[in-house]
Amino acid sequence: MKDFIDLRSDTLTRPTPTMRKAMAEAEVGDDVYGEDPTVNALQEKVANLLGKEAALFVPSGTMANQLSIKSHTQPGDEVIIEITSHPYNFEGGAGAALSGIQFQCLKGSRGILDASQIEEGIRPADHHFAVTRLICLENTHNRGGGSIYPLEKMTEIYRLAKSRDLFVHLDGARLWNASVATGIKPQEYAQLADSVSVCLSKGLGAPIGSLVAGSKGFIDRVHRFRKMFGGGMRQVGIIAAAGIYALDHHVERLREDHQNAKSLAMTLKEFKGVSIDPKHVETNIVILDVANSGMTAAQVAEAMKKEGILIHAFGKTQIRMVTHLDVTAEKIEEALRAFHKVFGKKES
Ligand code: TLP
Repeated sequence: MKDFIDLRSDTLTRPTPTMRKAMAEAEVGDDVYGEDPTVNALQEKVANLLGKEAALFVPSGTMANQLSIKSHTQPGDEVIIEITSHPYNFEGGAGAALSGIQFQCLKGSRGILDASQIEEGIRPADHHFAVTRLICLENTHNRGGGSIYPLEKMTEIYRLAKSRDLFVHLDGARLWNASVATGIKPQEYAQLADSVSVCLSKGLGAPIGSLVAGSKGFIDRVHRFRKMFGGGMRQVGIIAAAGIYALDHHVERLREDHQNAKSLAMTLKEFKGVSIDPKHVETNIVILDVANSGMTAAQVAEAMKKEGILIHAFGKTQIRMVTHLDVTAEKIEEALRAFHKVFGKKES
């Protein structure tokens, strides 16, 4: 395959040579028996990082979110969620299919909800209505353009949830990015949720792996459902080692991805037909609109592909780019030269 500069997602990173070495040397055991020392070490490490009693290793972010929803709810319950969120849009309808829940979707501002909106959405205790049981938040918010949930907003939402006897689940697939960008520790965010899912295979560069963290009792339930869903894995220390390596070596460097995303946005705003506000680029995701360029997002993606750059078109006019471990500042410059060819500069 041609050597593209791949900005479609931060899931596209490949394990580095030193990460592969850590994987090759990992001590392993059968994790279904709870006997894989590397998995146990990873689970303990993530539970500590998130200030939770326990954590469980699972294959994907989708499984982490869906096991959490399943473990918090009963069929027929309602889950309040932002309308552009990942669990609602990009997990194959799993909430309905696997947990029998219904979502109540609220429109956020770049994915971020206010406690007052959520409060209005909570169903009265009346047998006509579904039982509101869970609130799902996403930090950073993918479709919101990598937006960071302000800690104050999460605090208000968590207070509201506790006053109304509701659970909060945080999709923290990119919580590491939020933490590096703000200096707020992952556990400060995590204490404002009953359960948290985090991913190792996005900006952190591991080939696979997510974790769910929460109370011991909650993780026991997640464990049971992981078995039911066929997510019990065996000598999986070999991939848990990549996760430990990623947490030890690839968190601080997320700063570079954020810087690269910002440079992309700053230059892109100068190009003809591109709408983007660099202020909205808070972490490693850049979303732009090409409605005024005379091209559709798919046409722009095609033109960029010819220049050796892969980007993700969503919807008719929006494009998403995600910076990551395999994209250096030089490659960003190269991508910008290609964009220049495709769009040309705005006349000043
Ligand atoms: N997101 C992927 C795609 O599914 C869209 C991407 O390229 O960004 N939560 C969030 C916030 C995510 O962005 C993702 C993956 C997941 C959960 C699911 O993770 P996986 O892909 O491991 O199931």
